[in-house]
Amino acid sequence: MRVLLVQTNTLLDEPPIFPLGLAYLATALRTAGHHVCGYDRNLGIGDSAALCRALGTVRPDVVGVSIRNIKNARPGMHLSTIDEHRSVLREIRSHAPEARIVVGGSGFSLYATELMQAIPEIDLGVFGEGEESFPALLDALDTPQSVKGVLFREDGAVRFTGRCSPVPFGLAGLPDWRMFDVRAYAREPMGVAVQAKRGCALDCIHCSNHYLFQRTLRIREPGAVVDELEGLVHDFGLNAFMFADEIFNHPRSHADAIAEEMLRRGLNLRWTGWFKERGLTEESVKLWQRAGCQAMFFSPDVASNELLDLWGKGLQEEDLYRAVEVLRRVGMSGEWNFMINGPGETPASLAKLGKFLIKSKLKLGSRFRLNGCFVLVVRIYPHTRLQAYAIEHGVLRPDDDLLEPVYYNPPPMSRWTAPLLSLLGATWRARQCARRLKNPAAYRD
Ligand code: B12
Ligand code: SF4
Repeated sequence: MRVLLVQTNTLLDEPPIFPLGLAYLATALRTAGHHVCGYDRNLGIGDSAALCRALGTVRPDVVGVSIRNIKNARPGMHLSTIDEHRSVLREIRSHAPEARIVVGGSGFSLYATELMQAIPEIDLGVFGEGEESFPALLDALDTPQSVKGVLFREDGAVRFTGRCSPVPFGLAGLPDWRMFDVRAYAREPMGVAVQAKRGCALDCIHCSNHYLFQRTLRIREPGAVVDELEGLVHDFGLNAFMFADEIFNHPRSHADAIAEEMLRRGLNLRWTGWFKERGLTEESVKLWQRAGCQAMFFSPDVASNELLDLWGKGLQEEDLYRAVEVLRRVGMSGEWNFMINGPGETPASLAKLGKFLIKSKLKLGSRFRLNGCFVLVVRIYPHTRLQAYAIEHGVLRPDDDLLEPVYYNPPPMSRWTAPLLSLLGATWRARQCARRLKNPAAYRD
C-alpha cells in the first residue's frame, strides 16, 4: 500500500521540531511491506502547492496525519491549533479524494472523539502509540473494528476499539531519520530529540501523559541509545539534541549508563532533557555535564510540601532546594517551570514559591532560568485528575469538552492573575508584531 505520512504544523513562531513519531511509524510500516513517503508540513508552512504536489506524486492509498500539539503555551495564554489542523486535513481531502485519511499523534489522542466529530475529513484515528495499531489497521481498512487502538465511524457515531497494551519499545524498530530533513532541525538545540525510554511512572494531577502513554516504564538498553546518537552524528553531523524522555534521570542508573557510554565513545554532543529533583547527586550531574549536558529542565510546578503532595509530584521542598545546591556546586544551568493559582494554592504556598525563586536566583545567578511566564496558570486537560478535581471544586462544568482552553484559575486570586495574564499576552503579541515587522522571513505562518 502507498502511504504518505504528513506532519501538520506544530508551533508557528518557534523553531520546529523533528517529526519523531512519524519517523518511528515509517520504520514500522516499511517492515510491514508498505511503500512509505513523508511530507513535512511543519517546514513548509504556507506552501500548499508542495503538499498538493506530494499528494499528486505519491498518489497515496492512505494519508497518515500526525497532530502533535493541540495547544501552544504562550505568555499568559494557550493558543489553540485546531483550525490549522482542520485546514491541512481539508487540503488533503480535496487533493486526494480517494485516499483514506488516518490521524494520530498525542494532540489528536487527547481529544480523539471530539476531533473526529469536529473534522469530518478524518476517516480513521489511532489512539496513542501507533507502531502496532497503524500497520494492523492498514491490513484491515474495511474492518477497523477488529483492530485495537482505533477510532472509526459507524452509523454516524465515532467508536473506539479500546486501547492497546504498551508497545514493547524498540520492537518495531528505530526511527527512520532519513524520512524528514534532520539537518533542517539540527540547527536548533532542541530541534532533534532521541528517546531513551517511554512512559512516566508518576501521575501528576494536571498531566495527560499517563493517559496517552501509560505509566509502564519501557527502558532502552543504553548502548542502543548511544548507537542511535552515533548514527545521527555520523549521518547528519548532529552536534546538539534533547532527550525526549518525560524524566531522563528516572532511573538514575540508566541516565548514568548512557552518559558513561557517550563518554567512552567520545561523542562530542551538547544535550538537554527533563530531570526530576529527587535523588539528584553531585556525582551524576558532574557525569552528565562531562558527557555534554548543557542545562537541566525541571518542572516541579509548585514549591510547598502541601501542594507537591496534592499535585502528586513525588517531591518535597527539600528535594527542590537540594537540587539547586547540587547545580551550584557542579556549575550546571537549570530552567524551572512553575504554575500559579492551581489546585490548593494559598497565600502561604505562593510565599514559599517566592522564597524558592529568590533563594535559587541568589545561589545560581544567571544559571537559574525561569520558564514560568509561559504557562503561568494551569490548563485543564481531559482525562487528568485535575479535570475531576476542577469539576468537584466548581471550576469546570462537567459537560465541557475542553477543546477550547479552560484554566484552573479560581477566585479570589484570579482577580490579579487574570489582568496579569492579559497584560503578559498583550506584551507578547506586541513583541511578536515588532519582530515580525523587523524580520518577516523568520516567521513561518
Ligand atoms: C520531548 C517533548 C518536547 C520537546 C521536543 C523536543 C523534540 N525535538 O522533539 C520540547 C521541550 C521542545 C517540547 C515542546 C513542546 N511540547 Co512537548 N513533549 C515532549 C514529550 C515529553 C515527548 C515527545 C516525543 O518525542 N515523544 C516520542 C514520539 C515517538 O512519540 P509521538 O510523537 O507521540 O508519536 C507516537 C504516537 O503519538 C503515534 N503517532 C504520532 N503521529 C501519528 C500519526 C499517525 C497517522 C498515527 C497512526 C500515529 C501517530 O505514534 C507515534 C509512535 O508511537 C511529549 C510527551 C510524550 N510523552 O509524548 C510532550 C508533548 C508532545 N508536548 C506537548 C506540548 C503541548 C508542547 C508544546 C506545544 C509546549 C508549549 N510551548 O506549549 C511545545 C511544542 C514545540 C513544537 N515546536 O512543536 C504536548 C502535546 C499535546 C498537547 N497538550 O497539545 C505533549 C503530549 C505533553 C502533554 N502531555 O501535554 N516538547
Ligand atoms: S513527571 Fe512530568 S510527565 Fe510525569 S506525570 Fe508528572 S508532569 Fe507528567
